[in-house]
Amino acid sequence: MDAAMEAPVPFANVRMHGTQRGTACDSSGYFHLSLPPGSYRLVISALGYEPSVEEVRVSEKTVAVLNVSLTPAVIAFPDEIVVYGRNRGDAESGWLNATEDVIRNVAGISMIRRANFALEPTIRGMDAGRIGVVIDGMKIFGACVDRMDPVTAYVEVENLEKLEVSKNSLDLTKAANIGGTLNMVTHKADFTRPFLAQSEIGYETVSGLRRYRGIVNYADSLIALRATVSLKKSGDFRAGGGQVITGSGFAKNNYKMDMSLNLGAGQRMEFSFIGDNASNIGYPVLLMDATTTKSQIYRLEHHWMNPFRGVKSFRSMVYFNRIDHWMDDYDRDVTVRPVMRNMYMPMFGKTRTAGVNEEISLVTGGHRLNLILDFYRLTAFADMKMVSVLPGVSDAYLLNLGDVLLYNTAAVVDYSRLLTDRLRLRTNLRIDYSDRDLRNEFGRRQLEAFWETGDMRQTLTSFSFSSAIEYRIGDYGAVQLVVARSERIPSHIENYGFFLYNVTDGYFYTGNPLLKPETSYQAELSMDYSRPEHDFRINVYYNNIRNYISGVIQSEEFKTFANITSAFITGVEVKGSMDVARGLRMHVSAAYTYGQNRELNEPLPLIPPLEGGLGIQWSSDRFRFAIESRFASAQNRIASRTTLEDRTAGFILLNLRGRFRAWDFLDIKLGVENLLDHYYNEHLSVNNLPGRGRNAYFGLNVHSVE
Ligand SMILES: [Cu+2]
Repeated sequence: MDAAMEAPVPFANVRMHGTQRGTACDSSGYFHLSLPPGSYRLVISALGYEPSVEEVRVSEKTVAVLNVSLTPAVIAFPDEIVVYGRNRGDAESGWLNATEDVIRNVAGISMIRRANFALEPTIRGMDAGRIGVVIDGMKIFGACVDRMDPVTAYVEVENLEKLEVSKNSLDLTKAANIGGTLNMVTHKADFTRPFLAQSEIGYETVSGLRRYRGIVNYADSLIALRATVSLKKSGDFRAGGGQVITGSGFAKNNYKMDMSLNLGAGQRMEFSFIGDNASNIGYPVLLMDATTTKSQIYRLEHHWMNPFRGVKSFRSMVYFNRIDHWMDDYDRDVTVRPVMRNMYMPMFGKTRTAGVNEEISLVTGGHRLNLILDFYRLTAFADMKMVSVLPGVSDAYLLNLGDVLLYNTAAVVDYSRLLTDRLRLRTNLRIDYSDRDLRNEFGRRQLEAFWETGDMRQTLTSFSFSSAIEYRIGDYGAVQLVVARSERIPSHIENYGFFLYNVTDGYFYTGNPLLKPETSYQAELSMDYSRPEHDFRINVYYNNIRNYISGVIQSEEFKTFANITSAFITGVEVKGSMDVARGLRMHVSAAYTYGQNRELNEPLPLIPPLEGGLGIQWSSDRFRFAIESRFASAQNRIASRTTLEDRTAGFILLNLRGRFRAWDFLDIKLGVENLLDHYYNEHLSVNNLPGRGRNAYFGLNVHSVE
């Protein structure tokens, strides 16, 4: 049945999950399937509808009756979803070692590397405030003014269920953005697992990394609980050829706790907590190291399915997170460095973010309307001491962020419509209103010295609109066109940062409270062909940005943020996979990004070169093996007039990965990354920090048997 129209859906496909066995419905929507006694999962799919998965129990000599409601399909937001299997049989979880490895596999995403720790994602050459990076929809702001603490560091790979990536501004439901969003959906407590326990130890040779992971899940019909712990300790890593990068080790621990309550009548309550602590993180290419970071992330969410007629779901979320970050240069010889010579600069930063998110989903006929209210309050503070090593020079103190208080309120309309059974439309509209101020008197005075205005308070409004139209060709193909005009309000650091040293250009930055929002005009065309045995996708996009915010030279050594007239980013991505023999699948992907600063008539900085990968994977019940290669071409398009960016050479890396189920309770994971021990650095490596040399790793995973 069509869920909204209450009319039969003719000729739907009925397939047993994980197999090609099944049947099809007749013209009145009926089907009949003979199965031996047992429990089955059936996947019911029809053109123009979301597939539905139904559990059915067949007993001897009876007929199981199944009524299935199908919801009309809407254009899916995320360009890419990497699902880290709920079913252990999928063997996805634990296949890769780190969340960064999962994120990097998305064509069009590149990682900024500042250390052997917490790489920061960029989408199509855009980063920081231009993209939205959220965990389960929660906003989290880094406390480090040097961006040592990207949000992606807080979700360990065993807690990542899927990655929702939207590489353009079609999805405005999670954040105002001009360059896409990345939502890390975490594993929650699982009602289908009465008891599950997993314990894994691992080792990596490149850095002497030792790690431990533990997971337990308990559930009865009313409550489900999940707890994980992840501990890591790493020494200095080796680059290709054996050079040890001194001062690059770290220690980190991460805890996650989840509780779900089944309240009945389609209602569920979820609570989750993430605690993350890292210490002694070496940043050999930056001026200082992070000594301690502490993060706590809390979320409470209520789901209500079909609360009233015409209302599909109602969701409420409240969240709070606190991030504290300490860094210093006490382990460095400050008497020989070119900047800030002869003084130590211990720095502290903190953010506190509290938010409320309400979403109601209404469905009638071929229409679906989601209304979202997205509110958060941020406070951010950062300060720094300057302690001279020379006798007779007194210490100095300054505020890098003079206690920012920021309120952001947004209303989002997300509307989908089925125009015909082949043609779909999706439109997003988002309005953000932000009120921000500096609360610290000393912090205000520091900035007043730069700007005429004594009033640091700013109120800003942004208006974003996006629309996509998708036409389905045959049973497997689709063409999609996205157009968007989106705005993003300056970040609190761009507005109020003070004396922030940027190693990529060697300037100290001063925030600009008078910045206007950036405006982006985008178009993207994509083609998709997807069958179980092979799939292919190509995207071509163009993003024109007005009032682009960038650093401009103010005086010797100092830059300030300003709206330059215009910049654009354009590019193409391809991705495909195919079965080459039984159990053997080949994957290929490539992305090219081109960015240009029109004001200065030079390339935008930190644009990734042509990069991609080619791999082949063999899988059977007990064994998985993959050979992967990742390549990047040289990048010669650099912002040489305004930054210290330099050219980088191309490289090819080769990785081998294997996973083997030795017994029902034991999995063994083995692999070698950068097999040829190639010395290289990514273009997005800060100060040419080399990539990791040859790395053999192993893991032993002991788990409960189902
Ligand atoms: Cu820091």
